[in-house]
Amino acid sequence: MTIHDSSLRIDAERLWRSLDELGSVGAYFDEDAGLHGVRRLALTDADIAGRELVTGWMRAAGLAVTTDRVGNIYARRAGADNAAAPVMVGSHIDSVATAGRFDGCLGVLGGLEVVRTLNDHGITTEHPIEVAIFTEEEGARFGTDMLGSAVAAGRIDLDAARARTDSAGVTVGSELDRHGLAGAVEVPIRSPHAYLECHIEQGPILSTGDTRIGVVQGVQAITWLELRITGRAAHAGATPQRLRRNAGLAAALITVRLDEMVESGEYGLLLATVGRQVNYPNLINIVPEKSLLTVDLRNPDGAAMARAEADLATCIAEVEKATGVTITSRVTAKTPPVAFPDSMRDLVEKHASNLGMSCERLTSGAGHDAGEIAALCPSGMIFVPGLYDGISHNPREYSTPEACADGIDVLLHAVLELAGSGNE
Ligand code: HGY
Ligand code: MN
Ligand code: MN
Repeated sequence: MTIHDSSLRIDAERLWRSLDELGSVGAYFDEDAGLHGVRRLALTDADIAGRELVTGWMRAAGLAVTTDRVGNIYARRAGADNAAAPVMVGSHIDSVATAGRFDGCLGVLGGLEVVRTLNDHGITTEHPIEVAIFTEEEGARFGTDMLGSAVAAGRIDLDAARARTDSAGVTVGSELDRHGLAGAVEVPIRSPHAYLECHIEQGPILSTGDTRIGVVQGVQAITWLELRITGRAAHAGATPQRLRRNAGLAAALITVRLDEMVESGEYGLLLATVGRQVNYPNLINIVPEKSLLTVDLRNPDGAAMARAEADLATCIAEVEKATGVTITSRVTAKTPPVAFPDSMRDLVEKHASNLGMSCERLTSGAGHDAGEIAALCPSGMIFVPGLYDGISHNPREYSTPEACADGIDVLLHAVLELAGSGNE
């Protein structure tokens, strides 16, 4: 079979087996969901076990595996012209603490499946192909998302990345060193020829429209903040309202205000989430002295995001005044909206259509490594639908074997076009 044979397909069962096996690494039984979820926080032993499993498969597929200074993995398949910049595919295998088996893993194992399929058919491409695994894409442990790909692309400095700490004060650098993951590949990395990432949509759009492939236009802006509120502890029964400096109340007022901002429609398609709130001392009969809360803002429009950030700052000052607390606010992640080039959107759409798959264009609600690598080269994404309203960052996350194979078949043919033929 040659590079241009549109009947070429991946091995869907082999892909599904790989997803299943990787999904068992860091598995835990989630009581609420009543099924197994995945917990592979970045640079934990579970994440390392997942890396070892996948790099073993990569080497078995004949790939040369290297790592960069922040532990990103690059597994290279030689091309006819090895001096040429590689076509890169990939994503991440670190997960949030309550994950499913698809987020990130589909992009990495799908890239590996593309390589395995080319091996099966003895196809050589002109450009080398690299399958990448990026470190700490989720930001769930070290507090900023797309950390590894941002270092690879030069947005985050290596030293700043290594200095980031988790909630126990453990640094990225000490974890990289503990696992021997700080590799020799310099960052920022040499620009790939192009980058493509296949990912589960993580939302309801494709499944609602029964569409098989999402042609991703770009990624929306993300701003994460950590707010530390300090009030005054007081007896819940003996302290009159006028003497209270209730940190828990301040946190609640900010949460309600954020929801009002979203509902107002004055900030475009703003989304705001207070995902984490911890009161101290967190006891029934004590007015909270402190409260820590995280704010996750998303907006496809950079100007509307800036307005939302400014109005949140105003709200924080007003809540301080109204409740007598003090509030410090720290930005922990901030990425602008990213638009993928028409060339990559059109490439994905063309190959989905050639394969007879319905497709629609959409902007990604979630952040992705492609949003970072887009700073280095033409980048694009392929979405596959998720079931159950596209639930994600939850053990219920699910896509079907057929949908996953659809996405990776599109990836296969798009990569073949980008990498060119080395067989002729
Ligand atoms: O937060 C995100 O959008 C991504 O899942 N890290
Ligand atoms: Mn992801
Ligand atoms: Mn995610």
